Amino acid sequence: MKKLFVALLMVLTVLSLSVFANGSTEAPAAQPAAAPAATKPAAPAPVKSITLKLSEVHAEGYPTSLADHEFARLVEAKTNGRVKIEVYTGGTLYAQETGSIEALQAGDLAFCRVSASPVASYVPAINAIQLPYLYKNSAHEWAVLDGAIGQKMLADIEASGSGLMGLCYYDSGCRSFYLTKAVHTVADMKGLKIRMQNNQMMVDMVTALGATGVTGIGPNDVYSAITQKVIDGAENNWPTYQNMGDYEAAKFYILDGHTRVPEILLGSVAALKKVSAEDLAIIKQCAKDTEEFEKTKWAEKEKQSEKIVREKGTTVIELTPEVLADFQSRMAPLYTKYGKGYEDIIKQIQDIGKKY
Ligand code: BDP
Repeated sequence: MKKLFVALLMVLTVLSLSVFANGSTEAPAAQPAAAPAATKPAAPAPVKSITLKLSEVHAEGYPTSLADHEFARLVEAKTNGRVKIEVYTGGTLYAQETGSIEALQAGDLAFCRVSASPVASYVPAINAIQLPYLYKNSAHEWAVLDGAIGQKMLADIEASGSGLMGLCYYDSGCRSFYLTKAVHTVADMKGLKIRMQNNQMMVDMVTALGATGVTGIGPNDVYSAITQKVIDGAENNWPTYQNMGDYEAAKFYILDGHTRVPEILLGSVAALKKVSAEDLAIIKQCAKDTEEFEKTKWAEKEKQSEKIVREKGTTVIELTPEVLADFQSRMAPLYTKYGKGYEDIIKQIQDIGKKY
């Protein structure tokens, strides 16, 4: 009996070995089909990838440009190469942010990193969070942007039906005037032609100070507009004033710190229809993940640019508290006009400011 059992076992072993040795695929139906050992494994299906464009007005190396590249890097890595982003810096694709925003709406462009100022033409509520002299400092501004008000504003860009998606904010510090002549009082502003962003509230701001706002000049063209005497100056943060070379044309930086206008990374609702819901979620997350990166780069650049322009001979004019209060008091009509309907938001922002 034992012998018979051993013989049976041997026969079975030989049989099963021969099945594996000849690579038979004829496995019993109930067993999972094994891949044929002799056949080459099928090549993986090629990854379908899509290339999207991002427009940026700043030069390579500027904090927002660095963040754009970081965003592109993260998206490509996290989508396993399904979504690639080409970054066009220096305004080479669109010299004016209004142009890039229109391209997003048409679906001709997928992303642009812009200032919040021109976005207010499409989502007017944005002006309520960038009213002049609204913030005490950077920490106050970021408490608002990171908090319920700022996050709702970002979501409202998509909800507004503008065809735009607000992906994240970047730091842009604080804007002040820079001019070809010294300004010590509001009266000194009279008659000056100042380049402003394409935003009516920003134009109204200088009108309220007795100056004339000039729009339609892209940030890369401010320097030549000053040297050609089309304008007497402009207004911006330290890094733009330095990086664009404008400090060589307008030697007076009037440190009034009128606005804190965040940068926004925008997406196009139409262009992003080409990516899957899964990849869109990854894109949105990657944008958020670059915020801190940009803020770190910003903090370094802001200090460095201020140092450079001071060393190169910019005259920095600090206004007295009385004069600054005078600048601020002229903004009351803007709060009435652009704050209409957003009174509660403005009040909340001011209340948050009590902590700073
Ligand atoms: C800079 C912003 C840039 C704007 C520019 C401007 O970074 O996005 O285009 O101001 O004034 O601070 O147009």
